[in-house]
Amino acid sequence: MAATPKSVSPRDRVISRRRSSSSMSLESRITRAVWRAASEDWERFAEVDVAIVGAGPAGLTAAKYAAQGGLRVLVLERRLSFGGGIGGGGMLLHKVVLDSRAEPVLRDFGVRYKALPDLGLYVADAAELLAKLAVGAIEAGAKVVLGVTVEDVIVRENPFRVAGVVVQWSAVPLAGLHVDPLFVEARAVVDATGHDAEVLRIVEKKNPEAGFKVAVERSAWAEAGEAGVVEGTGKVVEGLYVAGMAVAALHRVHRMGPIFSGMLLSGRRVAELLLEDLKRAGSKG
Ligand code: 48F
Repeated sequence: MAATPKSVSPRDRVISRRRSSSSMSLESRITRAVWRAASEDWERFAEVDVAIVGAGPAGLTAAKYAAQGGLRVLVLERRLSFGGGIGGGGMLLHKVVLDSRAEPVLRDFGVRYKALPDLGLYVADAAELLAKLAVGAIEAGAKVVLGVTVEDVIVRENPFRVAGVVVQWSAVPLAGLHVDPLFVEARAVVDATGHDAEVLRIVEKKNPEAGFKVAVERSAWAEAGEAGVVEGTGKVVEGLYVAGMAVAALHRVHRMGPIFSGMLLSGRRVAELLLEDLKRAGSKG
């Protein structure tokens, strides 16, 4: 006679689940955990409000304010570390320079700094600035993914607009492998890639109909550079924005060395513009 199946109590179900996980090796569980959590994230990354390219000072600052304003923000960083040019301080000395214009941003991120009244400047530890910018962005709800290179953009025509980014593990180009990339659809892409303005250059080269030209930044003039980067921050074409040193390449602004107020203010400015433009049309929430 066939046995009648017994009904399983919730407690027994918990015990049997526990048994099944304890019957798996730690190695197998590690792999499952990483794979499951990463693929859940990547499924969400398929469509975001804002894709910020570069986790330097401009990108991280933009990420915090945009996420805080309710946008779904993804920061893609080629390296396995945060901070872009911050970590190198001034010629490898571990300090970066700021001024009073950056004070509200430093306060928002909880970055400690020291005033040097005789010089009219502030200094902060490079490590503290980069760590707190990253924490601020992440705690505001932005997702930061390291080790990913943006190698192209998604476009739409008539009228021309940028509709997202094309991404690849940074290890793939480094290894010289031919591997097809994946896509992140975004309502706005921010080029925060620093001096090289990589995203702008890709768009310019592959899509002349975008109608803009990227030049090179000008030689050092700190005061003019600091102001020019903030002034030039903004929308380049529909769906594409620029912040930080990438602005200098686009608008031929002077370089400024290890003073970072302009980078932080440029990041905050681009977030304000994104919030105005995208919130008007409604966030994808
Ligand atoms: O270079 P970076 O710090 O740019 P930023 O935010 O700030 C510039 C200052 O650091 C400094 C300066 C001002 O005092 O002159 O240079 O404008 O950060 C740019 C980040 O973008 C990453 C790169 O690894 C760096 O961390 N990046 C660049 N190209 C790509 C990229 C790409 N194609 N895909 C992903 N990440």
